[in-house]
Amino acid sequence: MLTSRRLVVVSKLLGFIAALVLLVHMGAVLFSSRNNSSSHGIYTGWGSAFSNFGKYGGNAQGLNEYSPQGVKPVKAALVALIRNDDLYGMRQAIRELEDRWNHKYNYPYIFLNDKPFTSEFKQGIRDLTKAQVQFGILEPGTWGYPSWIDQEKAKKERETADYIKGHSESYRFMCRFQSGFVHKHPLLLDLEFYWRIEPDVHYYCDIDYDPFLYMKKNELKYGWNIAPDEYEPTVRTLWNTTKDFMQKNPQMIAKKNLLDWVSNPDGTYTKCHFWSNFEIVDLSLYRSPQYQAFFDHLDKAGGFFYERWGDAPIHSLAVAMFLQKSQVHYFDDIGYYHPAMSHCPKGSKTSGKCVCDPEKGWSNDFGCAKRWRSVS
Ligand SMILES: Nc1nc2c(ncn2[C@@H]2O[C@H](COP(=O)(O)OP(=O)(O)OP(=O)(O)O)[C@@H](O)[C@H]2O)c(=O)[nH]1
Ligand SMILES: [Mg+2]
Repeated sequence: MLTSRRLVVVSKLLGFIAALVLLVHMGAVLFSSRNNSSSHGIYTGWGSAFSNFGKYGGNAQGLNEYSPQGVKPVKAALVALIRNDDLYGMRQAIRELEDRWNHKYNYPYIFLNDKPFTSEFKQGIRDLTKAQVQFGILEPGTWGYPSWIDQEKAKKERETADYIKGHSESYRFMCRFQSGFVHKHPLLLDLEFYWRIEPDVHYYCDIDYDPFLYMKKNELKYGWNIAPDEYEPTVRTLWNTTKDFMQKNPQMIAKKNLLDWVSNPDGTYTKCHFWSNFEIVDLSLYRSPQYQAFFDHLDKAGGFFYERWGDAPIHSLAVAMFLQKSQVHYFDDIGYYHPAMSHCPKGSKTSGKCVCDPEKGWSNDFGCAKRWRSVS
């Protein structure tokens, strides 16, 4: 039998252990919410419901809707790198995306920022959706200059550049982040696919199926919507640097590839690229060793800073080198506008689903989209 003195000692010990457990737990919670970011991916611990869903998104019961907190067939999210100041433009884009599509599918949103999100930003977004929303801050070393960059040379380029966003340092940090780091952010680690979203864009048409599921079922790796050609002064040496990469790593290039889309018959650069402000991507593409090697090669060359290489031509060159045409999908049916260009599906004028004029905006009858149709 325990004496009362022993009982006191045992109960004190238990109390001490309980307090210790509580402290450790609180520490973990605090650590995970550090920098207003949750360290857990949305899908951590979820099984995949993929096989229960039909080709166009309906589930086994024929339902075409997923509940906000429920299992989704694809581990996917809508992702934006965004500034607090872009709240209004982002709200407008999300309102449309929700009304056109996501109010039924309830895919989660992930927002990333180089600065902590304000509570106004977070509330302003959460007010628009019943889907899960996560906010994260960028990991150290993923925003800014790598050690080997000559910052004086970079400054000179900014001071003399006469192309759009040429003077901007943060724009270059943004392009480098979107090219090499977004897919490595802890909040994205359990995602299979992402759909990139941006402020100030419009979604013109109802989307009556699940594009993530469509891509997964059809083994598609990259989905695009607008494909212009890049402004040459921003990518002066990008093609030569890419050719150098291919020469050094021939084994990484797909046998059936899409290089004819980015390379003219005389070997010069077509500058064709998918406009990455809209892209739906199987993230295994960006996580692959060949993509990493390509990014490292470009990053070492310094063109993010000595020129103004964008993530759009870089993603597109990767698609051209590493994928074949059957893995790339043109989302012709998604009406979309980003300042300066738009895509309006044919037949929209008379369709009840869209609110755009196919005669206006970007046309897929010419240029890089036409070229796309001719490559095999
Ligand atoms: N957190 C953060 N996000 C940024 C920064 N610069 C750009 N972004 C975001 O990165 C995305 C792309 O930037 P944009 O300025 O839209 O670039 P763009 O689409 O080439 O140019 P626009 O024609 O002006 O739209 C947007 O979602 C921006 O909000 C920055 O300095 N910090
Ligand atoms: Mg933009």
